[in-house]
Amino acid sequence: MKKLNRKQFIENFKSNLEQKYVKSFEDSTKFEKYHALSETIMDMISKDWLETNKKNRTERNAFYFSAEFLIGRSLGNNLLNLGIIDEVKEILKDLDIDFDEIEDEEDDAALGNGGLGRLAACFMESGATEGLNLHGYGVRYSQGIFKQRFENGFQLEEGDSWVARGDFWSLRKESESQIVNFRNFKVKAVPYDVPVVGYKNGVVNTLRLWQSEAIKNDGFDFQDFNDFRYDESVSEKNRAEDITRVLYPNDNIRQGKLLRLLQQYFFVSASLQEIVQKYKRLYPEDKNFSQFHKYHIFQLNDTHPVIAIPELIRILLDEENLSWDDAFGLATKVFAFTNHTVLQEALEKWNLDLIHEVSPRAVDIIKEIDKRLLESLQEKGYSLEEMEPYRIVKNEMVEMAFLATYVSTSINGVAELHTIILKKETLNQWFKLYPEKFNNKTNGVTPRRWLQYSNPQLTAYIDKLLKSEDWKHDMTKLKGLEKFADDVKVLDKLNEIKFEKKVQLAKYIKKYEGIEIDPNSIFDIQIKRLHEYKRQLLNALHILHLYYELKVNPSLDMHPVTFIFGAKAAPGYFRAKGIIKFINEISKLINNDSEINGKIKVVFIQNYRVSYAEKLFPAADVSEQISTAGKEASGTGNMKFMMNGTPTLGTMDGANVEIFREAGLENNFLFGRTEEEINELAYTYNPINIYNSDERVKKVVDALIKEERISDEGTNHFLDIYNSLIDPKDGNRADVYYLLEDFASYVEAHKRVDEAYRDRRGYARKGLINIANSGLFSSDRTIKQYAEEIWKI
Ligand code: GP0
Repeated sequence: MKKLNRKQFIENFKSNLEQKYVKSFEDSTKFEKYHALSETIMDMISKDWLETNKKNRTERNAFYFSAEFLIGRSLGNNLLNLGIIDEVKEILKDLDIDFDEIEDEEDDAALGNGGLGRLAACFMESGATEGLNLHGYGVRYSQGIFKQRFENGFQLEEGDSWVARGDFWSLRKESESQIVNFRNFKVKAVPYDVPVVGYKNGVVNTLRLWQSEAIKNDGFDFQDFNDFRYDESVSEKNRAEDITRVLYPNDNIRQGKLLRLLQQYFFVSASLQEIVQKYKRLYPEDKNFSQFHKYHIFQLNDTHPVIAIPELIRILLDEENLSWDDAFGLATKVFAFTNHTVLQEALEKWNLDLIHEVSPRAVDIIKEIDKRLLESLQEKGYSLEEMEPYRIVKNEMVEMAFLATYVSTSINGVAELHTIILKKETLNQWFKLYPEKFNNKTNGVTPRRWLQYSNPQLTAYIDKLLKSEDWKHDMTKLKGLEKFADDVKVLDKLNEIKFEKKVQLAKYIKKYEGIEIDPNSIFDIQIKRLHEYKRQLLNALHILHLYYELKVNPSLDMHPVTFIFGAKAAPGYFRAKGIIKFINEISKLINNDSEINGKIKVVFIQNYRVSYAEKLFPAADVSEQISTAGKEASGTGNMKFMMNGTPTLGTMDGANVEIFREAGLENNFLFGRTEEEINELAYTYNPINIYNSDERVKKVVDALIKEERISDEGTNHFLDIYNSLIDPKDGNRADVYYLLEDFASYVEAHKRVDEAYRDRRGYARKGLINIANSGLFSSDRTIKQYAEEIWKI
């Protein structure tokens, strides 16, 4: 690692400032300083970036195709990975600049919804850190995930034009633009390259995000303009730019909208065209692409980019004149598929007519694939009935997961339990046909952003304890911390660090939410997208239960708790929005009730996002991971809490299973039914019985419609939630996520937390063991498994 030349750095920083804004250093604003600092770093990495690009060219490369990359901020993370963050902070201090304030000028690049998009960003960072030839390809949405605000407790959405003030972390590569042909119009795809800086290794990989634009004259019609037809004069421009205007704000739910499919086709078509062009330039003699598979492997991040399969075949058939067998044969060697969910409502199915609107050739090709699949099954002796569950096209709908599974060389789930469920249920028929294709890749998170950057205090202390920084290159070395498990000085120090992070968070919450919270209380945190299966409602019902207990007995013996929520609801998800309103009503009720002695407080922070998350994870005492067993594919927030020394209060679901195994059940708080138990229960489950037999349940469920101190302001949100739990309409089942079934067990688990927390050192010990065993959940481990077992790079 090169050492930072202080003098040079300050000079570059100041001259950037003067050149960009023609202002002296003294007169510049915080934002201008942030901009100049970013440019200075972009200059610093340009050489390494060029070198990495050159090296990649002639080797085998992996391409990560993803509709989402939830990057967050780049300034701090890039400084950290360059190994200069402490020095730069010092330099700025000498110049009388507060780094925290400069940092706060950067808008999050929020080009993703939640776990899936953030995972893609962690993978990119770990890929660079491990020195892998890994390239990200995605969409440069002009508007990221909406900004959330609460008004009277209701979620309001606003646009997120994150590039409005300038995006300093990408380079527009005009000359590498592509033309994307839709059925009845064409657009230009312009690549913006985002550098992905490896951790102190001189590697800079590339995340390439495509932006749609009009082809001719920027789509501006001078004639129309001259004739005062102003709207018409920019209509072509707008139509082209509409393609990448906005990210669909849906998590774990399919969106059967034409524009969404246009976006998917847009970015995979541009990517594949560019990659094929480069290949032809490098290997002009390989006319039939016989060696292409040796240099390329495409990882499909969920079904969103699966339209890449027919698109590659189209390019090979129609533009490169390959035979069907050669084109299809090639496709079966270069795609690998990751599934991220078993929720039926999230598995994408596209209508053939809609696909035809986007790319008529894709329809021909998909039908041909389906036909050949059936022929091959017939050859194997399958009857018509036996072939039915494999049909890629059924009732004019294309099952994208089936298309991906049939063609790909690898199909993986994202946690052990999830992969088991894929094999035995979701994709069981395919597992029977191709058992060798299925594998597990348990998710991970990058310890640079989620530990080193977010929690420098804990990081420094780990360095000190382990007397080495080796763990930063191999997180399994954290295991060495276990020997301090009974060292009271260490445990006290860990508590001290946790307290410092809680004080910092409390300040931040005071500033942005206007709510005072007590860092001496237990910080019990649930941060993730709002979804029924994630069961924020169960958390809320438990809080209400605690509140009622305190009303009966204000001197109830419990350690004060602050319950913190952060979650965005998809704008069209009525029930999720109702749950937000419900939690905000509970929050108002409880926080304003002086009778309960400040024993509980409830805060729903606004606009939960990556940069807020960085402040929340290190300050948590309890990690709420309470999804219905079998429903959460993996979870990744659970891993971020663990690395920061927070025990998990959770179900046997997703990667929780592996967290419990690694850190021990005795250091976490397990509750609730297992996936197997729920499967058995499914036939006979009736939540009414629980409602009638458990007074506590009845009381909090009834509160939805009877508690006079809370209100949904006549929107019927609370009645809808009430009905979903015990009185579903239209013959639907009640409580499909088993909240009432798990309620008692959840209450009891919270009591165990309360008990355990009073033993301050005992609780720190649990945290320590969690940190010591979090090595498995580094995305460095995950990405190396992809590289070795799937990509062979
Ligand atoms: C899964 F299907 N996930 C989807 C989706 O559309 N969006 C999304 O974020 C998530 C899973 O819910 C997960 O369990 C998983 O860990 C993540 O993908 C990455 O694999 C939430 O953390």
